[in-house]
Amino acid sequence: MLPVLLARLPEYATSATKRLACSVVRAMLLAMKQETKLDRLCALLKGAPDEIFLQPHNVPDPDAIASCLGLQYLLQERGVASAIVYDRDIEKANSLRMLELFQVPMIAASKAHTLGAEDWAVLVDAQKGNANLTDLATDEVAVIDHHQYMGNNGYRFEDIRPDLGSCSAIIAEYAFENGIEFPPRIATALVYGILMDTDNLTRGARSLDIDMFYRLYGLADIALINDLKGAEITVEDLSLYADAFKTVEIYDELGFLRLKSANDSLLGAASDIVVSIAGVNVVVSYALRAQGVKLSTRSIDKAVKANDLVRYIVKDLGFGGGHDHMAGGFIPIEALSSARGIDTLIKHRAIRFLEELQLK
Ligand SMILES: [Mn+2]
Repeated sequence: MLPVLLARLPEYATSATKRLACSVVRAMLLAMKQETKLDRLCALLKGAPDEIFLQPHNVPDPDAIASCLGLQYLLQERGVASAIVYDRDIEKANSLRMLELFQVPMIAASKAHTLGAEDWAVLVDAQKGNANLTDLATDEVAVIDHHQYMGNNGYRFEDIRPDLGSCSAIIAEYAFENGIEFPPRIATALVYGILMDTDNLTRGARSLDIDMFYRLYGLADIALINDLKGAEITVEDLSLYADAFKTVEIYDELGFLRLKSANDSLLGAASDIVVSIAGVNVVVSYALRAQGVKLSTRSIDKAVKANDLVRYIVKDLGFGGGHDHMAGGFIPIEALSSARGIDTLIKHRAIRFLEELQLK
């Protein structure tokens, strides 16, 4: 564009005029340059009154951990310092192993002594209004997520793409579109995040998940992925699974599982195993806690949406949501009448949901 415009200048134009024309065109081109999402996020965060925290959902999983680690690196490249803070425990063996392998500087919210109302937070792989996110004292000014949209909730920066299989893919896209190259440990963490959230690119993976997986793969250290694969369950998990699998009941394509543990991530992982049983396409897993019942649903049947199913089960009692392929929910203890067993309630509602779908 620059040479074309300059060629149109009359021959008698002085060199000073040409120089002026050059600088005007350059300024125009610069103004036309598309501001990236990372540009907008950094511009916002540079105005933070005090500290900036990156907060993933409670009980962070590999996708949440990798996304925070990647985002922290990108912000740091742009001169924005941040700390990663999370609530509740990190339960699964592979998540704990990630923290060691990739030196993830995550701190528990209860130990973040300087965190207060003067600080800002970026929610990562989570949104306000979800049951799995503690509302900390910070002002949540921004959100980057791939779960169902929960409304703006006062964010000043919002990048929510419910279509995507992973949040790691969004963070990877920020890096590539801004010409930032991740060091191997961060690229590897993001590869693992994509693999875990999409069940090895087979569950809810979109072209961005796959493109980002492919581009990160070249930068990643695959030996570390193998290390993580060797740390997916603990010996204690094994005995919990063994008990839980004895409770499995199957009605046509629908499988149920009841878990004794209060461990959030085991519930999802157990559902994944039940859905891998031949003939089972839809799974409802649940665990009884002192505070209520925690549910996890999975579906590999296109006609049955895991999020609709869990919402149907918890209707008028609790809350739930998630993706078409995987979702979760909770029924507080107060909502349960002692007259009706929770097992009967869950099974009855799930079967009725599938029957109603077949009638449509
Ligand atoms: Mn995720």
